[in-house]
Amino acid sequence: MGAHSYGDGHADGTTGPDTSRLDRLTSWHSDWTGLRVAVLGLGVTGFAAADTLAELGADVLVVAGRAPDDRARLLEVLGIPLVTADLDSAPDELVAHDAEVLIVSPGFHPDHALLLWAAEHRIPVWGDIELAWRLRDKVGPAAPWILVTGTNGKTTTVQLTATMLAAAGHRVAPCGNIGVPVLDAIRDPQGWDVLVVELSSYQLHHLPLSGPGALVPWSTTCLNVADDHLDWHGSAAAYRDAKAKVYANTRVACVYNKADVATMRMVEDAEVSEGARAIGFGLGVPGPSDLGIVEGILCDRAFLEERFDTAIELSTVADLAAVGLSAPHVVANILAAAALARSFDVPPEAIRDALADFRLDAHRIEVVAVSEGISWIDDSKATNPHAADASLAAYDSVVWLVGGLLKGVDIGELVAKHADRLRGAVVIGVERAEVLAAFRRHAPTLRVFEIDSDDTGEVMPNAVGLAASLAEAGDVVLLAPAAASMDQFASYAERGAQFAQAVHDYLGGGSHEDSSSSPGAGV
Ligand code: UMA
Repeated sequence: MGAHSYGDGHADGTTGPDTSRLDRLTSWHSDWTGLRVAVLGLGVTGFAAADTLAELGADVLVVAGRAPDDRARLLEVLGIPLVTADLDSAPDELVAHDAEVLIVSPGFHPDHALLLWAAEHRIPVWGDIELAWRLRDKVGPAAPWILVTGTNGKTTTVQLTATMLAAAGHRVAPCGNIGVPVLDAIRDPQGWDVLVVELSSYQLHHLPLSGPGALVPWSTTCLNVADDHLDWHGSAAAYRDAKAKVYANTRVACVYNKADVATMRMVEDAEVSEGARAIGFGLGVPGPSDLGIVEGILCDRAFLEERFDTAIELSTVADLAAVGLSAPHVVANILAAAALARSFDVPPEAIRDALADFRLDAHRIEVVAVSEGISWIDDSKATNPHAADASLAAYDSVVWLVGGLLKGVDIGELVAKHADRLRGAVVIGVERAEVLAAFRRHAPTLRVFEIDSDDTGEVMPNAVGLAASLAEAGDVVLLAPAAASMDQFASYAERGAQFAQAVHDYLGGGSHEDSSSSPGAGV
């Protein structure tokens, strides 16, 4: 972990002929008038960027492959021109706009034709996060940013951190990949004491590490890293490199996962601000500068003077179990969130209060029904093997609903690791061949059903019926697909909702919810 001073050098290697004006655009109160900007995409990010820049008086053009009608109409009202085209090459309007900078939505692949075109013409490209950072002083003094990334647990950790900060009386905005563009948060008229920003690897990819657009965050964490989004990044190394950027320039605490050595290496390799500390979290006994667990007590041995011979109690595993928060991966998220909150001086009592009222979102190890000794669990949010791994590990005997869009990730290792705890499996999704091959290779005697219906409305009713035929009393039927949902469903939420509906339809009136069937393993 090297310390450095920041504020010199250019944002990235892709500067155009004259970036001196861009270098001066580091405040809401800078002069943005007349700046020629092209915004790529018209999802929530593209709209927030275009709206913001128009408010600042910039000359904005929005370019998108698809544009939802409601946002397209709003742009018209705001007087912002929109070009929709199949973006195989730069549309004429974009070329004519002669943009000084492009703002790219996170969903655009790094090799997208328009990004290659921008590089060729040496037009600087900013993500929405860099733009928001430059504009963060709109309302009052700029609030510090706490950054959260990782393959899994990001959203839960952001919510936990924000709840802890709020319990200490801070005005806090959870934002970013969680669904609220950071540009919307920084424009909120009430202003904030602190932002907790979830960053996806896509958003991190576009962040500069130094220069006027580089973030200088308060505290940061990469919760874990496992293969995901390989189709977007091109390789596991590129994905990891993007994640590692979260720690750059951290001022107070770089929080890493003691069980995931890759996150520790990222901290070691990061250029951080003078005085920043490395803080570990883990389910074992904490060393000085760590948060961990001693005999069922969650302890802070990092944010106290006498950390070599004492610790602060934050909660107990028993208390967490009482509110359904004791699955090991959830406890790890809690420790990471507590580290971030403690780095902002949140007192231990506020952390205890926050945890007492905290509930996990829908579709995260959510108990849908319990009937005849069989628990039906919706973990549709498990959209990659790493998340499904944590979920499977929490149960002893599982009928597993698995499959969807694999995003270029191999599922074989996951099947091999959990073959012993599987009663059977039901394979959904369009990329079934890979999943079925993994079962043939690693669990050849397991009973596996395939849902090959083309009618997506039939997928969950069929899957639930077949899962019921496999399950026995004491089993868990677990929807933890290890894959994205968009091949057959609008989102992971819709996939989970259809599962729940199918379970209720199948069981009729005979089911009831029973929170005691939440993952019993605990830590
Ligand atoms: N578009 C194209 N061509 C492309 C890609 C996008 O034309 O090749 C255009 C279309 O007009 C489309 C728009 O871009 O309407 C969508 O942009 P986007 O895909 O970047 O999505 P946004 O609506 O701007 O939402 C993004 C994040 N989406 C993605 O990263 C894919 C949201 O994360 C995030 O909440 C939001 O910004 C605010 O920060 C979602 C997500 O799925 C939840 N994230 C991935 C994940 O968590 O795994 C990374």
